[in-house]
This record gives sequence, C-alpha cells and structure tokens, in this order.
Amino acid sequence: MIEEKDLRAALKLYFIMGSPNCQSRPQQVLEDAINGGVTLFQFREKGKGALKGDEKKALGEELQWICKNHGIPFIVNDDIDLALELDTDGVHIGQEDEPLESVREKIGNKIIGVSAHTVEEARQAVNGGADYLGVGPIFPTKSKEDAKAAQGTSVITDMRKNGIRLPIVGIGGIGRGNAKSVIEAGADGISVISAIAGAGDAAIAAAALKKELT
Ligand code: TZP
Ligand code: MG
Repeated sequence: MIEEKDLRAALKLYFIMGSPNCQSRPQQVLEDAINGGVTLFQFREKGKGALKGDEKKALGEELQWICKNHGIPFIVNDDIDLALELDTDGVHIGQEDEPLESVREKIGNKIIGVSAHTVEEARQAVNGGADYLGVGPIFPTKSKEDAKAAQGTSVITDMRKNGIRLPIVGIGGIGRGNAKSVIEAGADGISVISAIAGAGDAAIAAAALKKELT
C-alpha cells in the first residue's frame, strides 16, 4: 500500500522498458536511469524479440532487485501472474487487458495503473479503483506498434476539467523539449521509453529530463 502523495511523487519521472527497448544490457540501462533520477520503473517486456516464460521472469527478478536496492517502486506491465509471482509493487493494465475489478481482486492493495485515452475511460478507471492513469499517446511514438493517434496535451487538460483528480502520467513521444508541457497540462509526471532507453547514456538522459521537470 502506497499513500497517494508518495505515489504522485513516484510518478514524476516514470521509466518504462523491456529488453527490446535497450541497446545494451537492460540491467545496466535501468541502473543508469535510476542514477540519473528515475522515480518509478515499469517492466514492459513486449514487442519483437521480447523474452517469454522463465527468461522473462529471470530478467524481471533482476530488474526488481535493482529497483529495491535503489528504493523505487517496480511495476509490471500486463502480466498479473508475474506480478503475483514476483510480489511486485504493482501492475499496469490497458483497456484490452484483464478487467480492473478482477485485477484488484487478485493483487489486493498493490498499485494498479490503467491506460486511459478519454474522459470516459478515465472515469471508469477511477470508479473501478485504479491508483493512477497513464494517458496518451500525447505525442507521436515509435515505441508501441498498435499505438492510437497522438492526442496532444489537451486530453490531460480535459480530464482535469472534468473532475478527474487521480494521479496522471502522460505517455508517448515525451522527451526533452516537451516534458514540461505535459506537467503544465495537469499531469503529475511523465512516462518515457525511448527518451531514456534509446539514449546513448541513460543517466544523462534521465537527469536532463528531471531537470526540465523542476
Ligand atoms: N503507450 C502509449 S505510447 C507508448 C505506450 C507504451 C510508448 C511510449 O514510448 P516512447 O518511446 O516514450 O514514445
Ligand atoms: Mg497492456
């Protein structure tokens, strides 16, 4: 169980990655990213060349250990069974994944993040007991094959105007130069894949983003 104010703070610079996103060892990329100032990590082992089964679990365990060592929460994308096996801090689910209510039953009071693209989806996630919303894609992204069209920061402004108070992170195409606009629209934080995992030096990339957010 994490308090809402601690969750809001942890969502500030939210790093998402799996082995297909990395040009070097994911363990090193994560270590560097955390040293650069990342505040929360999501293990998203998806796409071409993604690990499965025991290999996925083994990498998840190693990345979880790195997060524990540095005192940042570790969240798993989609895979509720893995989240339960590893006893992670939480899970992130999309609109097409297992329904929120059944995920909540399985994982108790751990963190549940839900992807929401509209005010209506945001409302449903709030009513279903989500802990935070991932909203996007805000800007065009190359990191998700089936990504919807970019919506701009106005989707976040709209949610806030319509009374959505749950913590929000923007996602999709966020990097240096546009990170601040996501916060100004009403998000508590930004979540990024390529801006950190695709950078030559994940520590420098994370630190530069963090600086833009303060
Ligand atoms: N969901 C919406 S956009 C996206 C996901 C997982 C990918 C974000 O990656 P990037 O590289 O930060 O645009
Ligand atoms: Mg999903």
